[in-house]
Amino acid sequence: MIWNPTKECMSADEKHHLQSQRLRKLVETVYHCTPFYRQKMQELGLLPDDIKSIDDIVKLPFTTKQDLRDNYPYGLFAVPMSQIIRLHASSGTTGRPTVVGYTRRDLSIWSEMIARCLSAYGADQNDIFSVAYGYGLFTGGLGLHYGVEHLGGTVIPMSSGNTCKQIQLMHDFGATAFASTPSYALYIAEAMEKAGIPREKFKLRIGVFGAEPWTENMRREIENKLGISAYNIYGLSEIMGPGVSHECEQKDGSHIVDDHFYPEIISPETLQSLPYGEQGELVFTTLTKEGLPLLRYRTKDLCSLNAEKCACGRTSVRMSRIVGRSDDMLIIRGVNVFPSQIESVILEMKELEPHYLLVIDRVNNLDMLEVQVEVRDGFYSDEITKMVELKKKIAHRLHSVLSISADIKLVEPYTMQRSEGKAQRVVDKRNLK
Ligand code: DLL
Repeated sequence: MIWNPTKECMSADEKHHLQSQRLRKLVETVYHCTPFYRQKMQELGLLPDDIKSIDDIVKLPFTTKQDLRDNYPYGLFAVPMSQIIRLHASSGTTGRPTVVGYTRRDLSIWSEMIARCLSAYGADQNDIFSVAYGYGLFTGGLGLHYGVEHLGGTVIPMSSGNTCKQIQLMHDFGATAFASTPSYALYIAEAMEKAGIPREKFKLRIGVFGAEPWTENMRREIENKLGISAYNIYGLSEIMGPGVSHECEQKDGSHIVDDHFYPEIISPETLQSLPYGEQGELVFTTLTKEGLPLLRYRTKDLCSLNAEKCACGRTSVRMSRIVGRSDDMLIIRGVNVFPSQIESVILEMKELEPHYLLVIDRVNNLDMLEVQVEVRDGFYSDEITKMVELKKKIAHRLHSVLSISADIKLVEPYTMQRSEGKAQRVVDKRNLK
């Protein structure tokens, strides 16, 4: 079902008009209410009146995570604190957290975004959702929570962790859907198997997976193991949280909620806008946000956009999967490597479990990549020759994809640390700074 056809199926002209109107209002607001943006616009010699339509967006300054950190905690908020009714924060890998503030209207838009997303997956008020994203400063838990309520579904506020209980309650409460990171979904699948409750005893049919990159192979793996339909949900705290984009039943790219968030793709090197279809860094402008409105926020996420109408009837611009981040791209012996490329190789091989860790080190000035990966039960053997052969096979396959060699460390089934939230897949021991 299409939750809000007026907004999700707008014609190109209607959308252009709405986005232009919203952008003009946004620029007016930030110019007057956020000293940071007024200064940035003044530096560029820009006045709010210079922005006449959405096409003028390229004139506006970019915003980065560093700008949010520099203005920690509330420097970029555009309304007084009396209007902020919720805070979230994202820790990131380094430095101060970035703090996000929401007004009542922001939260109401957010809930509607998630309701749009869940109905695009085919969910409705009869569905019972177990929300296994963390509740707290992370936007995953509470974001999904209020979205399920807005849809009219039933929410089980599980949060992450306590996997045995998760499984038990999903079973006992007849959960038909669950939301978690894709890596936690795999862990849950495995724990279900171990608990000896057959898949058929669960009523699960829909999975809401995001917060970390995943691949088509991983989707297949999750769907097969859990007997559900697994959908992608994307978002980031700075822009709102989960639900900035979501798949529909076509599973052909994720629909961006572009009446609220205007997407652009830029080259991370030149910062120039790139045309639809080309891969680059995703940038969002929040067209309606009140608490923390952002102009051209650089997500660092790499993907491409597609403006063609989807077979589902929605006209919103779709984004491809995130293929990596412009800042977590690994450069190993001069070669650009995205962890997702390695994940794809691992997931293609029937002998391996999708649990892995990439360890990068520098030995005698040479970068070394070690891929630690768990062997599937039934394929693990005490016979050294068998394991050596398997290592060779993986190394060969990785080399053909990445053009660099990797040391493979095979670990026994069920021994790699499982993740309950965002999986940590990379340990970079090189001191490159
Ligand atoms: O991860 C919000 C979220 C919660 C999205 C639950 C989906 C589900 P942050 O903690 O601020 O917010 O992290 C945002 O996570 O810039 C991407 O790099 C990555 N990310 C989020 N969703 C996806 C996805 C939440 N579906 C950062 N695919 C983003 C790939 C994703 N990467």
